[in-house]
Amino acid sequence: MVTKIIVQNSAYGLLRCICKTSTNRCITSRKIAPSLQGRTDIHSQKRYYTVVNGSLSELSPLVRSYVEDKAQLCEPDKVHICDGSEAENKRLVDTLVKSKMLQPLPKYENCWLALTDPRDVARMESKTYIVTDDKRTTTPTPMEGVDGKLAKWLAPEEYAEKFQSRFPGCMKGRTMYVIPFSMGPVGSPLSKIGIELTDSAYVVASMRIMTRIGKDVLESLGEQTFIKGLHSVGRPLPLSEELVNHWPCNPDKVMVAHIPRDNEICSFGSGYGGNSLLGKKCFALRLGSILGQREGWLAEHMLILGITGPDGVKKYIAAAFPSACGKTNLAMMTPSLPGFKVECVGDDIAWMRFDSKGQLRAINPEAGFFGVAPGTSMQTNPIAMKTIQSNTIFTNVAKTSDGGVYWEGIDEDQVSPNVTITSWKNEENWQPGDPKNLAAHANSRFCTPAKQCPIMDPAWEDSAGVPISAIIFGGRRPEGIPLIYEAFTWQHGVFVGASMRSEATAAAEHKKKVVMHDPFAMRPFFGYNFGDYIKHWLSLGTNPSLTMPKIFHVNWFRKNSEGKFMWPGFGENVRILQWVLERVDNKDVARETAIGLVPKDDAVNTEGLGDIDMKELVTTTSEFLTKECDTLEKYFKEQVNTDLPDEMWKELSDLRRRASDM
Ligand code: GTP
Ligand code: SPV
Ligand code: MN
Repeated sequence: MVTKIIVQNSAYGLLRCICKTSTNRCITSRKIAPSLQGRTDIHSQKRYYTVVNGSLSELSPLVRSYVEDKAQLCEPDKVHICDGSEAENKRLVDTLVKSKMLQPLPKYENCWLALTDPRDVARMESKTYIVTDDKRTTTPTPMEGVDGKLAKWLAPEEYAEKFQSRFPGCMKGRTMYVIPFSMGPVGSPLSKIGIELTDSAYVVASMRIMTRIGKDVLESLGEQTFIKGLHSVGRPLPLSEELVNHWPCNPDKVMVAHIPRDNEICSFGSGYGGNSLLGKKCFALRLGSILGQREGWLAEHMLILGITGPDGVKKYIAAAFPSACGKTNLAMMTPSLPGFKVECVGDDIAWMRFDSKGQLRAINPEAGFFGVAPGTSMQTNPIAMKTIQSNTIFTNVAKTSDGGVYWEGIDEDQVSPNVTITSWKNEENWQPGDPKNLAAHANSRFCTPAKQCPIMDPAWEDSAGVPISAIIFGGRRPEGIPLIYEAFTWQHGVFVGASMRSEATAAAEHKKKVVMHDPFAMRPFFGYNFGDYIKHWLSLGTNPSLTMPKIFHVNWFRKNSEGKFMWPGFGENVRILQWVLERVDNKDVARETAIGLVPKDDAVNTEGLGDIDMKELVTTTSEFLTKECDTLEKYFKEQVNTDLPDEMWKELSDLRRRASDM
């Protein structure tokens, strides 16, 4: 019998009720709405769950109370503590096949296809929030009358309401999986540990590829704190409505919330990508950037690659391009120039910090690639094609009748003759030709283990990280922005990052192909005020004991008057990296222009490329730059307003002056 109820103040207006029996043993601890305070009848709703894998007693007290607390709230039938073993994965995949969430792809080894509900295909930026007491910690105060686009703030009370109308009972009839995961090699001082609770076995199978999960993570965690992740597809059983495509999700109620104060992420309603694999964007970037600001390091949307030139010298480069702008491709590039070798450290996220000698070092916190499928081919990215032949989960690609995969841009000779294609929308005998009816969704992806990539860098799991010599920003700019330029100084480089713009992509819910602002390729991923983020970057450059890497900007996507790409891209991008490496060595191969330092005539090796107009590719006009300055000024004023550091206003006026002097 319940004899005592203690109501404590917990996170953001939710009250914690701890109930005790006459023997004074805590039998339940759950978050209750303020209106339920003092009521004992809420206990009639108490449900019991069975632990079907592992045992609660193997968990540290902190982890255990997190799991129990959330299980009590979400009311799953079963709790499964993931051990990360092969056998466990096999059982999960069997379950997923039975529920038709996965289909086998017998053409390859241990590869699977998932097709989502067509309403759940991308990150949902408009429903992604950061919850803090003070709005200004999270996002700059925009100009009056302007809708702020940099990190969506949610007030704690509003969050508590949204939380309460979603999570209680949301896992009824389902299994709650407990995933202990490490971002970065298990045990590395640069790594961080999270516990994701999810009711999606697809998420478990994907997290197993994207991060390091299981028993040794729990051991490494010991009694320490961790990042908490709660994820639900939001479709308790029995279903009130039939699933579309056997894919549980609740599109109308999507919420991806980050609560920095509690080191917590709560995601509801979507089962796909960055909405549900909480280690990736939510933890490694949004909460990561906040930790980075607090602790003096950087969490960035960057690939990391090692490049060795004909002289045998190896250097590492980090590069930030917006979603679907070429990070995976560059990270796995097969250089077209003889004597060059590229090795991959990471394709999406870099955690970077300066070591005691002042050298910037980077680790890839992930263990897999969640890569864009369309456009991937033996021509463009043979390394990715080799990586995905086994142990890969494909989502929203098309399949062939002989159990293979298909997407726009895949090599036609990879597809056996006489097969038929079933599109991602399950249309059998799909035929090419209609641009509105693609075989694969534009944001369809492969989820594949990094260790299978044939060119992983020998140091990719080195806990000290790799030394970074250059940082490259870039985006899809059909017009005006040179193929490559170098920033004059660190401060100018920070301005280059802050000024980034790019054509919209399919990775988010935006529809049109407009050029959007995407500073540092982080617009969807900032965890705190963008003005403070710039200040953090600037502050590093003023510390004389640090060696600052040079900063560059690339644009592989410039188009000519016929709308064709002017630069062949992919493996040919090594020609640009060669120039970058020469500049890192301070070689005299650059000339000053208004926008930055560009290659001197003939400084980029274009041998064998045929008709390439390098002059045009690195040219910009006074008119274009002045217009760009106008756009930036408007953006900074409207969006960042008084939070923009003065250094950025100065860089903007310097650029404007240089443009008018051209
Ligand atoms: P996210 O995973 O969303 O962060 O994307 P990403 O930055 O890793 O982009 P990815 O490498 O997957 O490339 C996205 C698209 O751009 C693919 O369709 C590629 O084929 C295309 N792409 C990549 N590099 C180049 C290039 O150098 N030139 C051209 N023209 N297209 C490229
Ligand atoms: C991106 O959109 O930048 C991605 C894919 O890497 S997702 O993890 O879905 O955000
Ligand atoms: Mn990305």
